[in-house]
Amino acid sequence: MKLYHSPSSPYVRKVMVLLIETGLDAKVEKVPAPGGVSPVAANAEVQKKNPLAKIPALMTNDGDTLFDSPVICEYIDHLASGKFFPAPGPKRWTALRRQAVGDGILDAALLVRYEATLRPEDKRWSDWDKGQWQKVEASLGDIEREVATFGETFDIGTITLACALGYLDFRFTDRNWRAKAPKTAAWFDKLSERPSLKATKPA
Ligand SMILES: N[C@@H](CCC(=O)N[C@@H](CS)C(=O)NCC(=O)O)C(=O)O
Repeated sequence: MKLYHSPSSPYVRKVMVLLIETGLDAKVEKVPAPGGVSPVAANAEVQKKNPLAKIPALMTNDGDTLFDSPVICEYIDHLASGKFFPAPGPKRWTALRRQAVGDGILDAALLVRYEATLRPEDKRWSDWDKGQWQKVEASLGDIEREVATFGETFDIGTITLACALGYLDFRFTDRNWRAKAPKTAAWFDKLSERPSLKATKPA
C-alpha cells in the first residue's frame, strides 16, 4: 500500500497513529505529495488518485484509492483487529461524534490558516477568521465539559481529538487554547506520551 503523506498534516497524522497502533506501519510506503498540496492549486499527481487533490489518500493493494482520513482509518482498523472503531452501538456513535468534532476543529483551523497564509493581504476578511475560530473555541468548550469521562478510552474519537489539539499547538501557539481548556490540556499531555503520538508529533 502507498500513502500520500506529509508530516505536518494532522489528517495524515490520524492515519499514521492508526498504522503504528495496529502494527501495519511497515506495510505502507509513505509518498510525499510532490510540491505539496494547496487549496488554490490542485496537486496534479494527487488528483490522479483523489479528485479532491487532498491528503491523506491511500492506494490499496487492490488498486483502489481511499480517502478521506475517516475512511482510511476505518479501512486500516478493519485490516487489523477492528479495535479502534467500536461496533455499531453507543460506543461507536460516541467515537464517531468525537472524530467529527476533531475533524471539524481541523477543518476550521485550516481555513483560518489558509486565510492567513494564502489569501492576498488586501483581500483578507477578519470576520472569516473570527467565525471559524469561534467554531474551534465552541468545540474546545464541548471537549472540556466531556473530558472527565474519557478515562483510558483510546479509539478513533480520542485519537482524532489528540491530532486536532496537536495541530493547535503546532500552528496556533499564540492563541493559547490550553488556557481555555485546562482539563483537556492535562488529558492531552498524558495521552501524548503514547509512542504512536510521540512518533507522529509535527515538528
Ligand atoms: N476531510 C479530509 C481533509 C484533508 C485535508 O484537507 N488535507 C489537507 C492537508 S492537511 C489538504 O490536502 N489540503 C489541500 C486542499 O485543501 O486542497 C480528511 O479528513 O482527510
